[in-house]
Amino acid sequence: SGAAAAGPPRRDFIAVTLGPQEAAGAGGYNNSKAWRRRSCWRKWKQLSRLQRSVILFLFAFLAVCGVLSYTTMGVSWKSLTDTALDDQRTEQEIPGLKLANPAVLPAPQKADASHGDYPELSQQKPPKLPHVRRGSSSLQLKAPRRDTRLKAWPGTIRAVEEPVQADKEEKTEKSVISWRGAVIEPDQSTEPPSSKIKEPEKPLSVEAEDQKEPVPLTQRQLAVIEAFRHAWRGYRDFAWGHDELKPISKSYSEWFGLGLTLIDALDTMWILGLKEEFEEARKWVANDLVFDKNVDVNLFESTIRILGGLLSTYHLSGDSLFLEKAKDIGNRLMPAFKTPSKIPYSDVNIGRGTAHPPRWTSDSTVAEVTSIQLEFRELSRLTGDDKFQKAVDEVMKHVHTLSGKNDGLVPMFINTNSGQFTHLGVYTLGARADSYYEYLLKQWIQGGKKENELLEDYMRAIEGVKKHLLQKSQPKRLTFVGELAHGHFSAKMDHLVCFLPGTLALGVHNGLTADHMKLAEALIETCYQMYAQVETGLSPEIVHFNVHAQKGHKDVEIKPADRHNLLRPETVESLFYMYRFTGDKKYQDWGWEILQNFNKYTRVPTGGYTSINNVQNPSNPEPRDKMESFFLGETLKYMFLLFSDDTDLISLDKYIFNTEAHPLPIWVPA
Ligand code: DMJ
Repeated sequence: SGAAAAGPPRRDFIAVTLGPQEAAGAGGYNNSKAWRRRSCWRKWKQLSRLQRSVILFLFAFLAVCGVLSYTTMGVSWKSLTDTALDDQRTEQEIPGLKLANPAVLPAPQKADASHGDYPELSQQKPPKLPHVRRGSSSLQLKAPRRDTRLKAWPGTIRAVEEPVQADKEEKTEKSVISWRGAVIEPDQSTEPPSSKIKEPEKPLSVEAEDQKEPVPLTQRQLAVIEAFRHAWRGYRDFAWGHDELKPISKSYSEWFGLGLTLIDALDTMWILGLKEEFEEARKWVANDLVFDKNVDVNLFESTIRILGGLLSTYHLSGDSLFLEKAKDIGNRLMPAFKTPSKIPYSDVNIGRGTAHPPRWTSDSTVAEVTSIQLEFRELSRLTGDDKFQKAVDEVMKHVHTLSGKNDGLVPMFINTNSGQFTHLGVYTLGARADSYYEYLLKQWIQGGKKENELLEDYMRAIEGVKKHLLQKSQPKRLTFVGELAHGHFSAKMDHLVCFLPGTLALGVHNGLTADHMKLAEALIETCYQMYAQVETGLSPEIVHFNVHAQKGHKDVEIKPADRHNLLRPETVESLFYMYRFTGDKKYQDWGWEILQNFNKYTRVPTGGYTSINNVQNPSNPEPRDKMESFFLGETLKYMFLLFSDDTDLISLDKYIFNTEAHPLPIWVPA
């Protein structure tokens, strides 16, 4: 400081700004305040006018920056901290989040030990909730203007008490930042790719023309966030970068060796607003996700989970990393289509570029070859390279013309050499056929409701379902979808079929006959009963319905081989659609019951959730030690959306969910 007093101006500057050090050097803390004031004032006077002006300007500048950064960042960080705190205290403080641990799972940790069942949330006085800022309510897909990376965070939770700050931020963002970070050019609608290869589309974007008032997160959404974090904690601790968590043995399993759970969960984290988790996962994708591997992957599974997950994350975040990865895996999957019939093989070696059917057959599964279209079509639209769309459209066109259908219902297998259906005569809406029906409708919606053959096939199939597969159970007269095998009806229904009520409701929302809604309402009641009539309140993989009244028998019967639960999403998925379209709160209540039962019987205290072997034994549900990637990709995502009252949160007029719950843009949104 002494040097500062006598030295050149630059040193003076340093001395003034670091005043406390200077004071300490000149007598330390014993100096009186008055002395320090005089000393400072003397030095100030010794400065030239220019120096004083510069200093004053700097102070003013710093003050302005401070105010600005408080208004833009402060609230976000406050809310993030709130969220983190929420996470820590959730289990103790948030009503309805006390968790029970079944005896079969490993001994609960102390924190969980006191947990009881969930009290009914509706009876609780709701605490003050944070709000999530929601962006555009009119997402439109446009030719993008520029690539942006994570400019805005979706789940930025902010307090409602700060409308002025929110306003300011909205204004700033409007011109540059769109919904959840992507940037778009107004007034250009998204079209399917032309038949020629063209220049790649720039990053797609989603827009924020109209910023809305924040919509509060509900207690139940917070419970989903808590559940997700618990699941993620297990994955992060014991299975990071691997396909699936084995939560009981605190290890992992590999299927493709491609971090399946991590990729499947990316857009869920984005939607739930889990910034830190997302950023960490993004780093893994950037640094560790490598597709150049000598590994056989299933075309369908890797398309719906990996390609679908990357594409939707790209759309939500605007981060081109995900598009690059999507292109990479998309290209590596293309050899599957090199078959005599153009019906793709089930398996592809993504490192070697070779494809083959399963070892025991040259058949592929019908659902598998007809449920990859949303993703490949979108990849073409984004890259401008129509080879992806051509390959999958060809499959649909071919299947459209095939004989062997029964009033629109398709068999379960198709031969990759002949292109013909095989194993004729068996019809189901369950495994191996399910998402064929789902993708007929969804492709039609994705493409702007122009591809009439898709709609025809869908409508015909639903008529086929009504004619051949619907019956009512006893005693409750639940409408269910059975199976037909060579003319014989079987009252067997897979849990997988529970995608159907949601799909039917989506069709009605898009202008199809109101009859379908009646059927959807009846079927979702049945799917709910598949949970409610079971001892744990969780559905088995397959049920058989009683079609004849028998004393003491419920509607639902379960065979020993079918009583497992894999944490599947289909019922929750349909509950989400039903709630979105009807606003009937009973659907939320049913979903809430299901979440509570997942927490009660499948939650592993040390992190993660496990599939179970026996839904009929509450005292020993027999954990299977596996958390399927779709629990994070689908089940919890649909739960979160079901419990939201914000219809613009992944608007169903702008997005179509692929069969793994990854939202992709509708090309010509409503
Ligand atoms: C998911 O991979 C998809 O939902 C698929 O359509 C069916 N199977 C699982 C979930 O149950």
